[in-house]
Amino acid sequence: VFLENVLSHEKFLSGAYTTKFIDTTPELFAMPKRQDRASKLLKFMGEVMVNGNPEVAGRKKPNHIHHPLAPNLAVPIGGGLKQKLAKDGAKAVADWMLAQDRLLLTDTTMRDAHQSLLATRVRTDDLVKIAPTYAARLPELFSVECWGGATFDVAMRFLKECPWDRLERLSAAMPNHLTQMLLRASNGVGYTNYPDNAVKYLVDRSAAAGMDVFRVFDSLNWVENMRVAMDAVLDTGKICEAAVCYTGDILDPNRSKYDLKYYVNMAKELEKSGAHILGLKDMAGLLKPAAATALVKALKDEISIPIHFHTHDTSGIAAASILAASEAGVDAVDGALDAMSGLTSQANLGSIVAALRNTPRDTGLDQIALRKVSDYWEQVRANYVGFESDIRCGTSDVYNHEMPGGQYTNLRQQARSLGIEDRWSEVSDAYADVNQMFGDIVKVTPSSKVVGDMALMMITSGLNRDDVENPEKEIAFPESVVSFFRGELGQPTGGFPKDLQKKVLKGETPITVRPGSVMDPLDLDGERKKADELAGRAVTDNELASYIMYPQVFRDYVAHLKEYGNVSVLPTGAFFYGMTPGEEIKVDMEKGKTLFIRFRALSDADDEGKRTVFFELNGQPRNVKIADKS
Ligand code: 3PY
Ligand code: ZN
Repeated sequence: VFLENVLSHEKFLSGAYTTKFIDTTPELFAMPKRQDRASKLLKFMGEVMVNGNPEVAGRKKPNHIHHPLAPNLAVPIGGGLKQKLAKDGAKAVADWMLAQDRLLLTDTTMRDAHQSLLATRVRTDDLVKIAPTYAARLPELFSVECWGGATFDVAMRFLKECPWDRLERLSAAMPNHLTQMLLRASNGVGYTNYPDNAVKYLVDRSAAAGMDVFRVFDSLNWVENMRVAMDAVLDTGKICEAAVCYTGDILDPNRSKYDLKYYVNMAKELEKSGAHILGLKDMAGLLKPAAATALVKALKDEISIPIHFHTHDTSGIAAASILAASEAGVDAVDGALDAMSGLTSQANLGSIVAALRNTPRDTGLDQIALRKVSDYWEQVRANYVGFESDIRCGTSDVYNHEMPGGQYTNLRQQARSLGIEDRWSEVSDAYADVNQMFGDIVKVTPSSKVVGDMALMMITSGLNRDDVENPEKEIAFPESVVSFFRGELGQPTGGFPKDLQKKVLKGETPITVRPGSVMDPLDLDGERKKADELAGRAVTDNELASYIMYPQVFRDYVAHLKEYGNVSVLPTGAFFYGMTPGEEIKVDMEKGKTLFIRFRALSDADDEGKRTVFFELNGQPRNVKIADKS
């Protein structure tokens, strides 16, 4: 490398070097440690410049790269609910919530909004840059949902980032705010049931990394399946928000399985199980305004912990339900900042704030600050145009298919890749049929995936409900469906449809107990050894949790990390699309260590098919050779 640098140095090439060469070009003799962090990043950038980032291959490109800038802060960061939690405990925070007249708000932009609108692709760099503004200018927020759900998987799998690093940096950048996550109870942040000690390990690590509010739900609303995760949260001293997932329609006499009593009973059970807050999780956006009024009133009458309402705007009327819930006395609601709101995401937080201004439930949030933060998100979003769906308007069809907001765009994308996007209405009808066939179940990750897999299979195989239920007709059921009927996600309310279960399981006996109760505990030491081996070093406790959740994904992630270093520090435009000649990016590696990387030029391929990418690193020329795969 040294010789290459000398030989390619301008002065050397122009013959203008003298015996003072060593004195005037000390950079060439500094002998950078081979494969140091900067070199790894340059190699990654070189790869992107020569071969493109595979994560955006074939996707729409932004017209130009945006460079989102966080607004000036101008306000010192004071103490907030995070300090209250540390000092007075979780119950005190819940009591504080009950004592507020104002409607409390959680901003979901950093988790559910981009999960639902942009396939969960928003990178840590874009989140961390705006976090101090949240701390300084939006201190009235109840919490910031920024982790859990699909973010854990996508961070490692597609963005090549450490989810723990994201949480720790966000928590540090918003020292006054309660951070909030979505936890799929025994399914952790994955899609299958994990052993009890693995769930506890994940919760413990999350709390230690700065997580404060755990919204725990079970994909079949089976309280027994939520207790392990809830108890783990309670043990950490953090806030346990246990959620009832809303499905059906409490006002429809024909959907009596999920009536008002069902929800009230479940809420009481969760309160009895120690929940500090009741989450009302309307993942598909099915709770219509009149039903919201009835449900919130009934819950307020029957339980004494605060209620936190989460919904999606898929139908276009989520804000009406939120205002109805507010009127009925709900304590807190979720919204997303304007630029990341609407459609399958949350309702518009700025508009909720405006709607309640000068009313008894005035939120107290600063509308100018909200607008500025939303302007930032608008810039950020423009760089992720490749992950946008084509959906332009709300759809009342959601009341028919009942797909969660986070799944809707995903399933449409899957339908597109199977070449059946034009038959979307058939897919959505099949989804509704599968739900009825499976006994009218709660559909949320991972049960929603079971229904979606089955619906897609039916459309691509030309099968209808009669075919599937016909005992004479052979059907190749998707693996997720077989697992569901085995009882591996738990027991649905009212049990499984027996005949279909028999057909799917072909004589196999399903379990009827909590899946975790028949799983061996994970050998954590053994798992650590395997993770160490993959990483070629001792992994951290957090990395062990990553490995436990996603062993395969972790393997690929650590291989990437070894080769290219921590790429999460690169700005999003450069990460996805490379740089233009002359462009310089500033990369904050850590506090006090900043790199300036300028891209100068790209050579043609040499005899070996390699191209040289000419960079400047902190003003010094640095070249990398990259094999051109085209
Ligand atoms: C998730 O589990 O990721 C969800 O967003 C469910 O609503
Ligand atoms: Zn949601």
